[in-house]
Amino acid sequence: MLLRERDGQVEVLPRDFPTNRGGLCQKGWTAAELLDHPERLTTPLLRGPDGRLAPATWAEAYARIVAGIRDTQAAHGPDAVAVFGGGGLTNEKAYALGRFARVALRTRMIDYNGRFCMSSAAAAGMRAFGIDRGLPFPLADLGHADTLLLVGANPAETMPPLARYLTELRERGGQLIVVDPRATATARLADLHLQPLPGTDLAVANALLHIALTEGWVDREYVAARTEGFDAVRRIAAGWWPARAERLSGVPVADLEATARALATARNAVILTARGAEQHAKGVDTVTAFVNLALALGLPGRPGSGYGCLTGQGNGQGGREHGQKADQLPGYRRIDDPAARAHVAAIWGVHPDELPGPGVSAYELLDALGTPTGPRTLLVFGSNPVVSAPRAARIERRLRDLDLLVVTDFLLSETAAIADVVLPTAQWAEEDGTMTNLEGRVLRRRALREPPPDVRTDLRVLADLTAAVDAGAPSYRFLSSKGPLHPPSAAADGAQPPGAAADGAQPPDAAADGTEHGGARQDGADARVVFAELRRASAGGPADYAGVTWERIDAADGVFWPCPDEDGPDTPRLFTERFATPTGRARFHPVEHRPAAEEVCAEYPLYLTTGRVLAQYQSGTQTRRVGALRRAAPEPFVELHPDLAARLGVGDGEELRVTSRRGELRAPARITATIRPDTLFAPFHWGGTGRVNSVTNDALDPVSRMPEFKVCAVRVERVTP
Ligand SMILES: Nc1nc2c(c(=O)[nH]1)N[C@H]1C(S)=C(S)[C@@H](COP(=O)(O)OP(=O)(O)OC[C@H]3O[C@@H](n4cnc5c(=O)[nH]c(N)nc54)[C@H](O)[C@@H]3O)O[C@H]1N2
Ligand SMILES: Nc1nc2c(c(=O)[nH]1)N[C@H]1C(S)=C(S)[C@@H](COP(=O)(O)OP(=O)(O)OC[C@H]3O[C@@H](n4cnc5c(=O)[nH]c(N)nc54)[C@H](O)[C@@H]3O)O[C@H]1N2
Ligand SMILES: [Mo]
Repeated sequence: MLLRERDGQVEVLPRDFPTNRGGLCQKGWTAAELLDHPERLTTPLLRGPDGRLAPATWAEAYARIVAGIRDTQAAHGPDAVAVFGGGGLTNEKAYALGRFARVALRTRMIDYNGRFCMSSAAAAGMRAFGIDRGLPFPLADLGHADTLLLVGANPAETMPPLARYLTELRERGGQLIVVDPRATATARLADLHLQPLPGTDLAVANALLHIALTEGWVDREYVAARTEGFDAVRRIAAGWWPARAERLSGVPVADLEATARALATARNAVILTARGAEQHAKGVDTVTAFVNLALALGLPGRPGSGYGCLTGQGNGQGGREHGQKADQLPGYRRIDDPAARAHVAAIWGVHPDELPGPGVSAYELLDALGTPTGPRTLLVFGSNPVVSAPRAARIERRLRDLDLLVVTDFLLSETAAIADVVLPTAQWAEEDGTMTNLEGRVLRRRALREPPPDVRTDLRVLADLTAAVDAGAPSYRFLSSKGPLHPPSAAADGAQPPGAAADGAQPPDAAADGTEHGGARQDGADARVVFAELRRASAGGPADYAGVTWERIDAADGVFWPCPDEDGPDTPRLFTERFATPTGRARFHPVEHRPAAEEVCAEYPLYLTTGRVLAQYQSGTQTRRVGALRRAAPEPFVELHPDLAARLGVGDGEELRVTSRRGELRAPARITATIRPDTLFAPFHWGGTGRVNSVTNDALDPVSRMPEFKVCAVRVERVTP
């Protein structure tokens, strides 16, 4: 998007960019409304002895935080302080947050909300392809697809600019097939809608592969040349005759056959998954089953074809690459890999042994807060877990049990409202940085205006806190991507003025081994400085940004990683020659269907699934405060089928109570024939009594640690009998 300031008002204009091609959704159009919103946080807040949050100075806020961190760590050790990040943060912030946790706090306890988002697809991509990039090709390649299978994705509401690709596909005579328990706005665009029971996609995928096998549609040449491990997968698929999948999922055999045929006979076919398939306690295996199908049909790496995952948040891709994950160092390196530790420790100016090991996943971290062995101080940047975490009533209690909760936000989210310290932060239009989109394309976000006077950026806060908790913490350094990768010398001079030639613009050899930024304290507040170090830290890793400069991003509509060399090419398309595995071959993994973590029973006879609506975003902190969006989607609701409503004697708009083993939700009924009669749906954008996450299941995927947001067992009744 483009921003323009007129008479102090910020205007949003769509930009004709290769990805969105002039398209924006309503949330984009209205986003500037929050910049000058009356509820915007404009000073730090501290919880006083009376239990209320009251305005305070930055010095007071920092003093409270630093004392809290010191006390906690002195009494309980470094891991008793935890950090929780977000996939909406820029690459620089995600990087700085991971660095702050490991270098300044020396804690292993850091994770982020992306664990609730793309982690299952990420894990499946890593094990099959050896790399995790949402789309391994530019979005525009969808323009060459003849068949597109969308599994658990509702882009018409969640990525409206992408819907144009879907209508164009139809106009070309291509086939769009949507797998969703609800007939969504996306499903209504489709030629074929498969409406499975929540949590049965894995059976559907295995049956599709079964059909491909029996019909002789498997691309044997491709399987032999480019993959390994097919035999074990074939043996499992052999047992998934379509009628068996129909019994479990409710998807008719004829529709399964039509789907397999459309994929196998297309010149180009693409399979995309999103949260509907992924947010399950078997999310990794479910995505793997669709990857297996794609590989058997020879799709990945073939131009115009492939498998991809539709990334979620603004920086859902970049936010998962640079070290805010529990098990990760920048550049998508593993924190338990000695070579990765040595590389990054050298960049950070610490000894590898000083770097903490892997921490625990988002839900496990939140669920340990305030317990005798868990963290006692938590710093949150860019998430609102009181609304968005599964089993949220329990997580809210855990957060309240902390000795110190610090939240950085620009609005008083439900999580900020229970914090001890709230720090007001800048918004997207007020700070520079980079984001990496669903295509792996690194983009720039430019500051249009300054933040309000008493508001500080997240980077500034991290730099200030680093200096305050550990005066000896190594500062950021100017580094070029060129020159040797060994650590910068400790004796570097501080002659360079702040903001000068942070990257790219330096002559190749000057300062190649690092010239320390002058005036150490605030250096980490400069996104360019942080990005320069990020490039260096990511060099040689799977997500290699070493050759990405801000100038290059500007010149070329973004840069696709991996891009190891400033003078070398970037990588719009992965896998054309080889996969990122040691052998260069993609890996099949045998996966079996298994039931949801919680099945229906006499007491909880219905399934509940959750998701999004067009006009609200995530935990709703932002979109619930925008007038046009609030009018379009004013309150939570529970979708149910007319047959079920009749059976329960429920009328449209009547207040319902939905109860699971974990808690309850109250919201008006929305009666619609677009949902399965055995399933309820509720969006997760609201807190309070309308919070669906009071009900959802915290069962975790064994590999990705993704919670089962998309299916649990519930009962429903009218609030007034
Ligand atoms: N308007 C809006 N747009 C957003 C967001 C938002 O909050 N609001 N959030 C952004 C983020 S972070 C993300 S991650 C993306 C998410 O984008 P999507 O994944 O498209 O969004 P969801 O609504 O979570 O889930 C998609 C669909 O999965 C279906 N589903 C539920 N259970 C199952 C199941 O078991 N199997 C299958 N096949 N489908 C199932 C739901 O009915 C829903 O229609 O959206 C991004 N865009
Ligand atoms: N039931 C159910 N629950 C879900 C899901 C689901 O489908 N169903 N989806 C899950 C998914 S995919 C996701 S991504 C999560 C999202 O859920 P959350 O992690 O709660 O994400 P947001 O609501 O975007 O919260 C971001 C918060 O940070 C603030 N913020 C935004 N930008 C910045 C910034 O740059 N800096 C700082 N400091 N703060 C910022 C916002 O004002 C907001 O309060 O929810 C998960 N929860
Ligand atoms: Mo997400």
